[in-house]
Amino acid sequence: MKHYFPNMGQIKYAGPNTDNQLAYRFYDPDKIVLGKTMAEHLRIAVCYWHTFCANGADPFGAATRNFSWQHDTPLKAAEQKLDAAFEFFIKLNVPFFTFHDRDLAPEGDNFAASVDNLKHMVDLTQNKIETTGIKLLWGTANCFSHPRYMAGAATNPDPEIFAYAAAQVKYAMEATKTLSGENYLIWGGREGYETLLNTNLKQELAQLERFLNLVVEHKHKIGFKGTLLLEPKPCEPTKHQYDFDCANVYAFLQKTGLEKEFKINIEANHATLAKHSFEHEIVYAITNDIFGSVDINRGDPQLGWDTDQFPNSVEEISCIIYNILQHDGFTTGGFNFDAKLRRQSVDLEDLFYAHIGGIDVLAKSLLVAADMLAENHLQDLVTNRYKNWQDKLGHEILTGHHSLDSLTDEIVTQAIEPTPVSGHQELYENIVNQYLWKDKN
Ligand code: XUL
Ligand code: CO
Repeated sequence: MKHYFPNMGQIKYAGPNTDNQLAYRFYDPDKIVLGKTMAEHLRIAVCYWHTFCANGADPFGAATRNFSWQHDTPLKAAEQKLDAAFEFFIKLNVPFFTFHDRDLAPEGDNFAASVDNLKHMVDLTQNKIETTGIKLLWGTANCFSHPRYMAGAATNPDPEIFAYAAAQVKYAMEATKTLSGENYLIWGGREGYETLLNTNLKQELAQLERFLNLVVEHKHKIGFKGTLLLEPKPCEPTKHQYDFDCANVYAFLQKTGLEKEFKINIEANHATLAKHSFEHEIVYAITNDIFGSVDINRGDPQLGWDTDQFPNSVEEISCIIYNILQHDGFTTGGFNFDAKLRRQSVDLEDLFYAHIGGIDVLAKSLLVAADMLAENHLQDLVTNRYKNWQDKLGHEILTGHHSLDSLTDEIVTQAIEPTPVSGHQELYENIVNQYLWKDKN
């Protein structure tokens, strides 16, 4: 079989002091951390779209990358891309991948031809999965690139487009099931609006509700055991995306009675585009029991669009993993690199540098977070901060034993005049830094 990365060997763990830029400094997949291997904790996935389909084109210029699997006629190119992808997964030593239907198999001349292409590529992919042991973290349908979806898929003013998207999602879900995907994902693509002047918001939200119900019904009908995931994003491509952030998605799920059917796939830079921190979205989802999976990447502090860069902040990701570990880690989710090379990164090696760097950020952050958790220093401070809620007054308030009148009586009869207590934010920040600076990791 042809090799697509002939000059690349197996990427291995070489320790923090290695000079080798094509080795892991921290990602040691079998290393045990808090009772599980690093690979089991992180559940790393490479995404198909940015890594094997993107060619560096941007709105101002043509493709800058010309990878050898991107040349042939569409179906042949898809077959070569599959070989290239699995060679890459193996060399990088990652356990999972993710795809859109149209990344794996090209759109045909009509719907039936697209279905045939997908079936053909799913057969080949199934074979790859069986022979390599690399697994599918999630599959999804691309219901946003084709011009038919320019005004949305589920939320399109035309019911024929809704039906077309429904049929496309049916096959993508079935492909995900055939490939033993651990989750099926829906990102809202163009579900949103450009201007309210031409938009019936109420009608579109009713359509979205119907669409999500159809997905849930089909999941149960075909016996797909994975998790359904929704991925929030506040804007881009539409001016206002309906699945804005975790809180918005959770509200919609509760309103429609679907909150037990979906979990959330949180993407780092979608959180920051929504003017949240990535950590806020993670903790919000965990707190409300809707945390599912993560698209790991980063944005750019000066650019208000989705740059999808590889993560590079151990400080940020340590706190993310600290929160995920406190919640006992992922179940069916994982860290999916929804991240792409910069336009000027045109070498095959750049795909490796990018992923190695990102994976090492996750691994180093896992070590820091495990240390934070094992010593419980931060958690003890937080517990102490809320400790009075364990006392009589706090307990009575939370168990519904008080009214505004009875609390007023408490204040007056006990002559309560609370004194402000320091939040010690700088102390907490110092403690996080002390974990980051420890050299035992
Ligand atoms: C778009 C995005 C998508 C989804 C999958 O911003 O994140 O790649 O993750 O459709
Ligand atoms: Co994403």
